Amino acid sequence: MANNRTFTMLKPDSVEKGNIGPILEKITSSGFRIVAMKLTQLTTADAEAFYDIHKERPFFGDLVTYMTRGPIVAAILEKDNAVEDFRALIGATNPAEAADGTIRNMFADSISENAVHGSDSDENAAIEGAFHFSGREMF
Ligand code: IDP
Ligand code: MG
Repeated sequence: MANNRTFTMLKPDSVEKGNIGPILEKITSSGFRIVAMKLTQLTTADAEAFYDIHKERPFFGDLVTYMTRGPIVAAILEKDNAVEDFRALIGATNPAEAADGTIRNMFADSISENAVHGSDSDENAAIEGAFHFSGREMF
């Protein structure tokens, strides 16, 4: 995956609250092209693997429970400078600190249930995209 791509998940709280449409509108109107997308649900093993870097953190168990409790929307997005620009669009991890107009400011409830995921590097964008999609599902 080239460095003009990033990976996102609309997390279970976004799906539960009916926010798939509004969040996707915000993403596409901000200049991101949808390269791959699906409604899916993480297994416990999926979530533990995806968030392995956080396994020693005190919130890890709650994070896995949250991320597996219902469907998510997984997507690969394309734009110049995708990883950095998408992190700017979603805002800080804690929505109380996320700038006005960012997705987490608009749609997230708390630091734990924060509406969306965005890859933090080109390397992780490629790994995370490949975790969810085969080459035939990327356009
Ligand atoms: P990020 O999603 O902004 O990259 P990370 O630090 O990578 O943030 O954390 C991954 C996810 O773990 C967050 O999006 C959030 O759902 C959860 N999380 C992070 N920090 C906390 C915390 O202090 N308490 C509870 N949950 C947290
Ligand atoms: Mg992160």
